[in-house]
Amino acid sequence: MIIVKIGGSVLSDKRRRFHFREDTVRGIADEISKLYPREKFVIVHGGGSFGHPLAKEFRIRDGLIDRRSRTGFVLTHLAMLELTSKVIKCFLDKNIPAFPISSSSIFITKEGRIIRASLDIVKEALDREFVPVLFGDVSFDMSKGIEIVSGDEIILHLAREFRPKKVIFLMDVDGIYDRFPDGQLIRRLKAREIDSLVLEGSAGIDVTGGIKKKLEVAKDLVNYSEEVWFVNGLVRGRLSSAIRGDCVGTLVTR
Ligand code: IP8
Repeated sequence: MIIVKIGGSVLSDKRRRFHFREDTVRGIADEISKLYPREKFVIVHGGGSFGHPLAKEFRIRDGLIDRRSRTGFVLTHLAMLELTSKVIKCFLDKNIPAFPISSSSIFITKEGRIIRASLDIVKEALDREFVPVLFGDVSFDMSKGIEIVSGDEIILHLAREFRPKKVIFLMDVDGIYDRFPDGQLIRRLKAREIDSLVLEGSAGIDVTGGIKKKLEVAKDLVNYSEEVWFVNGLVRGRLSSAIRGDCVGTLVTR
């Protein structure tokens, strides 16, 4: 099995609300169609300019704080359903039976971390050669009432359960850089090197929130998957070459 995360910045231009990169997602679906059904895939996608602006507007990450919270929770979920149906249609056009599974219906979180999960539906879908599509979503949360469950948190949970041979993060840059934007791309990285990179701060890796969090997840992911790739999802062919193992990108291993 291969788990592919389609990052929000690949799906959409985050500066343009409800923007969707249809050609890019069709391209990704096309690359996957060359391997499906020989290879099993689980797709997880981020919120892009659908989920994030609403989550921010209604302060979902602060929990159930006022009367508008519940409305915001539903609206954020609806925006994610809209995004996921766009993704699914791109996959169906390439003859891949992608099946959307709402993360908010199968995961319960505490402070945004998954503490309970029912993966039966994901397993049954896989057994029948569907390609499950999960997504960063709202969640019912045991400490805040409501929260956001991110695509990266979902990936970690799925990897623990399914032990995929690869996890591939599609992003809008070529991989992890030692400095961004004018540094060198790090082609190979051991999980144990991540802490020192992050600690070096501006002298080493440029730790934007997003990348820092992804590297934290990668550190854990290598315990459940032999290869964790960070590759550019906006460049056609990179996903296929990460699957082959000869990609321009960053490979994190144990
Ligand atoms: O983009 C966030 O998922 P992510 C999902 O994977 C929402 O962090 C609803 C903002």
